[in-house]
Amino acid sequence: MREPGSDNNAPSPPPQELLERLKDYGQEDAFALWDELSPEERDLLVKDIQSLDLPRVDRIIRCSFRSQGLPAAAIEPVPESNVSTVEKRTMEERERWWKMGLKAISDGKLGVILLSGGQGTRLGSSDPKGCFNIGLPSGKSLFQLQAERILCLQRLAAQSVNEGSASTTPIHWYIMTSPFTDEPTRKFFESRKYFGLEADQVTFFQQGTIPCVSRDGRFIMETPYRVAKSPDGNGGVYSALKSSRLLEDMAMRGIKYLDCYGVDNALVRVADPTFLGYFIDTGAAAAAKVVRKAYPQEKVGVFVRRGKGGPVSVVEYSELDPSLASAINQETGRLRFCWSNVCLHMFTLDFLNQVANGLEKDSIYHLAEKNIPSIHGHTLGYKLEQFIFDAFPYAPSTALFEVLREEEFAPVKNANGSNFDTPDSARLLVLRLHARWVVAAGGFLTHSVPLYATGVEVSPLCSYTGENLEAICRGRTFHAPCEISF
Ligand code: UD2
Repeated sequence: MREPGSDNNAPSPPPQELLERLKDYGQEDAFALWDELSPEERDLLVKDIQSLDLPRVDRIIRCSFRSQGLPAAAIEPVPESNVSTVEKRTMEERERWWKMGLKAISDGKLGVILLSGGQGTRLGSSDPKGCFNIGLPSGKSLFQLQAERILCLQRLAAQSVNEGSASTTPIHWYIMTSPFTDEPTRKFFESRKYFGLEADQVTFFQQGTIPCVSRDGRFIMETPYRVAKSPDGNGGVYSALKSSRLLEDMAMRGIKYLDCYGVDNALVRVADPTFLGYFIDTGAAAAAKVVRKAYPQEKVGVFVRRGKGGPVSVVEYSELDPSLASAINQETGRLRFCWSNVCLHMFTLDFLNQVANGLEKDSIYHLAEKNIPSIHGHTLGYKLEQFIFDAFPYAPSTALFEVLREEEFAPVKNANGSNFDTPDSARLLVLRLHARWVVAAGGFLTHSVPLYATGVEVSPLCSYTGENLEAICRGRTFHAPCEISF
């Protein structure tokens, strides 16, 4: 009931207490357009500000801006002795690790975390990257390729341990989304019946978001009644696992190891048993697959040691001094910083708990300079994000496992027509690898287009790394491009 004589259009000031709190953090400009807002918009703005953990956001902004100005610690390449190289790996080790990994999978000790909260802006698609069809003969999306690799592994694990026993242990797949990718990702899986996986072996969870700020650290307003926000980086996985209580879920399922990877790699060996066996063998808390860096400007992080004998960590390509990126090791003639991060990680559940419980200490986020859509058009400002590999320095030990780029790393980053890491380049890497598998299994290829531009696709349901193809391929001729499936 309105008070007699009240005037609905009288300028009602913003909630004083909230305004005072914003002033405490120098963010009162968020209310600058209050008088122009309708009652509904004012309500939306108050709710938006109340949704922010202002002390935490302020601490992150201040710590991140302050650390930006500090001189970077001296970095050294990781010693070669830290890396399990393909060259040094024996066939006995590979077979032993493969079997150890399949046994651990069969015992339900491995979970998989998919980092899929990124926006596909560079790809020119508004869909989540995992939905992307890179143009393989099968037309399968990245999500489907990865789901089918999980299905294949479940079968291999059952066969290896119980001599073909029918009972397979489901691998639990934790898929991290962001507010930008959550709904379309869930719908994509539901509409495709989880690509043959059980719905209850897939858990979606959302990472957090954080306000975008101007160059002087103030909130950028996306609309007059909403602060611009962006996902908090793939390093947001630790706080997201904690807040969604999924670390307890993993413990309840008996999971001890987590394979954690980026969605935008068409050759990713999800839940790789060899990598898992190696990881278990080393007893390390964290591990990463590495490939030799292809060229100085390649957009990959590099593994370094910070200071003599310091912990293993990663310097992202966007933060590596160009002169260091191009530095050459005079003895080997190779790049000094040659071991690239390819977003293929393995962690113990214990380590994930350690990181998740130590988060509050770590308020330093990376500042990514971007043009942020705002009420003033595009504003040059910062997105704040944590990187998943920021946790490596907290690991008592980090094991680095070299893999071959042509077998395991086919990034899908940029729209076709760009110079590198496009759906076309990824598709060719997949087709060429699978063509090698078919020929090695005694098959023959014919092709009407030059073989450098095509090949055959082997369904992940048939083979994980080229194994078990003899029966299908020996003596047969396949006309590229085609998909070989059961
Ligand atoms: C990533 C790596 C880089 C190198 C490169 C190889 C990081 C921080 N950098 O660079 O070192 O390995 O890939 O291709 O890992 N993501 C989220 N939430 C976010 C942001 C990203 O889930 O807020 C996911 C994203 O969906 C993708 C992965 O993390 O699966 C990599 O993210 P990106 O595309 O932002 O990283 P990029 O290519 O700059």
